[in-house]
Amino acid sequence: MDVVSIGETMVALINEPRGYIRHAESFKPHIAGAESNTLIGLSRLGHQVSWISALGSDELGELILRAVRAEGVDTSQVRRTEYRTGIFFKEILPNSNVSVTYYREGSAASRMTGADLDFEQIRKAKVLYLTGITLAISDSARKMLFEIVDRLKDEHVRVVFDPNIRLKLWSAEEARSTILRFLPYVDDLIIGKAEAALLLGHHDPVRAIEDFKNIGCKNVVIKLGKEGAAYFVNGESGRVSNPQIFEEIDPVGAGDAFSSGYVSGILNGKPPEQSVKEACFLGGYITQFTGDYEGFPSRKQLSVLLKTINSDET
Ligand code: KDG
Repeated sequence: MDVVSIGETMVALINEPRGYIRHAESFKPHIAGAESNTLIGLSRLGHQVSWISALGSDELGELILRAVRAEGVDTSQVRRTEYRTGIFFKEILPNSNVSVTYYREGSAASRMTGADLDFEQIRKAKVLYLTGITLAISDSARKMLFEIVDRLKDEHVRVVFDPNIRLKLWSAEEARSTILRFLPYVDDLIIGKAEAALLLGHHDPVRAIEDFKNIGCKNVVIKLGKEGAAYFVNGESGRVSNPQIFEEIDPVGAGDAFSSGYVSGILNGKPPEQSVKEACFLGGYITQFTGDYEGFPSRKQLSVLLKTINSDET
């Protein structure tokens, strides 16, 4: 397996017409979860990926499982339990202003524990992709992630981590102290500039890279939004600008697309600059589509899209 990831996926209900939910005429179900979004992105790019999670034995669990499986993601490690599948409402307002309301407390995934996992499957993967959402959803899920990364210390699995700080799930202080304790186990940190500032207390990306290296992360990528990204990967540091700026329809999922582009690049042995550039491109590209992952391109579509950009640059 190229990539294994552990996390919660929910049914996301998006209102029609767009705007305040109070004027909704209908809700369209989508599926959303940072980890499964990233795995779907990687699967479309041709990688072998597996998702570890728990879903309710309910129809919403069925809906999610069918959608994730249809994307070529291995779901043999997804458990169905007596607890509910989480849901949330996503309200998309003008200027990319998105508001989410979660109904996920006590969900099947938030009750996951280390005892539910097959560690042998995880240690066979090239990459383990994790996000801070799993650290935030419950004490048992948090404990599970710490246990896993601790057991992986002497294994050859590359731990890639996106803090994905969701302040509706925990306080800034709780996020800060937990994530800072988690970072020494991380090989590749992919982090947004505002999240880096929340953790470190300053806004300087170059200093942030040094700080995260001192904490123990081997590779660091700081996402700078429309300004691209700064990185230190495999001993090389640099900065890339966004290859193209897109008109945003739904910004949620951009970070997951970025992660899938970056992880795909490292799996394919691409030079760091190219991996980060493609990650930036994907992060922007998918915001043109409604839904977290629906706009992810296949490997072939991505090559065509990147050719257009490269020829524009020359
Ligand atoms: O990255 C997008 C996800 O954050 C979102 O769609 C759903 O996983 C999710 C969460 O917990 O907010």
